Amino acid sequence: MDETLKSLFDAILDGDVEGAKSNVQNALGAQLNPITILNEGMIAAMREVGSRFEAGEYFVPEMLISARAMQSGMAILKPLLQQTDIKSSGKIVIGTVKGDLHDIGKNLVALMLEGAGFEVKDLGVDVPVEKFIQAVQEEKPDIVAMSALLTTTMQMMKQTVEALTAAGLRDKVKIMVGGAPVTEAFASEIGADGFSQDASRAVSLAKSLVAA
Ligand code: B1M
Repeated sequence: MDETLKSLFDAILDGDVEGAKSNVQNALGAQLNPITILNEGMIAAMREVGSRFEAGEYFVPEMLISARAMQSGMAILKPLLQQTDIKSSGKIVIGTVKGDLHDIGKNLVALMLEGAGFEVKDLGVDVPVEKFIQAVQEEKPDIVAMSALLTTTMQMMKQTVEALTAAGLRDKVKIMVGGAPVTEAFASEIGADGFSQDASRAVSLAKSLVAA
């Protein structure tokens, strides 16, 4: 791995906010592509944080400070990741489902969608079914996008699809889902219109859903 990316990876593992920021700047100064910095330096580090958590080497506080370091680096990359496409592709309401507080992946998906010209209304984390319904009624989006990082909270996606159907709104919006435990098979089982594995594929999925 490139030396600067390795330092960035280590800074995120250590939860070192200043180190994460300065290493993102150094990587940009070394002309590294923002997507490479994100994927190889930052997302790779969060994956390692998860492995250490599973191995009992890291605990929730470590995950939290690593997440903070990751977010501080992402703030620097944000404008660069958003300069990628032309304007206006459609409107999307996005949120992390009820019971789930993980927002790094959802934020990344939201910012790539904005970069691709979508108008994005971010409902935040721990979003109850009723809030998704209300947002569809008020915002009239083309797409509802749900993120979940826990196997337990994935079920809220199913409940949200069912509630949209019960409210007579299902045929008015497309639904896309994603997050580490979510699969294509799960997405079709719950009646979502699409699944994507990562933020860049979320953009192509959203474009195809709007065009359909
Ligand atoms: Co949590 N956590 N966590 N955690 N955490 C995981 C998810 C876990 C896999 C760690 C592990 O055991 N290896 C595990 C889940 C196990 C499971 O259910 N299978 C876990 C656990 C158990 C927990 C707690 C229960 C721990 C506890 O309290 N005992 C607790 C739950 C809290 C809650 O939500 N109610 C918890 C808490 C936390 C923190 C708050 C400390 C923190 C989150 C901080 C934050 O988000 N602001 C945290 C973190 C940081 C993680 C890990 C380490 C990293 C997640 C992350 O940000 N990844 C994570 C381990 C892992 O994922 N390997 C873990 C980087 C991010 C860019 O990737 O979010 O996957 P990701 O997003 C990707 C794709 O998934 C996709 O695109 C993104 C970019 O490519 N994507 C979409 C995401 N959403 C999408 C939506 C789309 C399309 C694509 O369309 C709509």
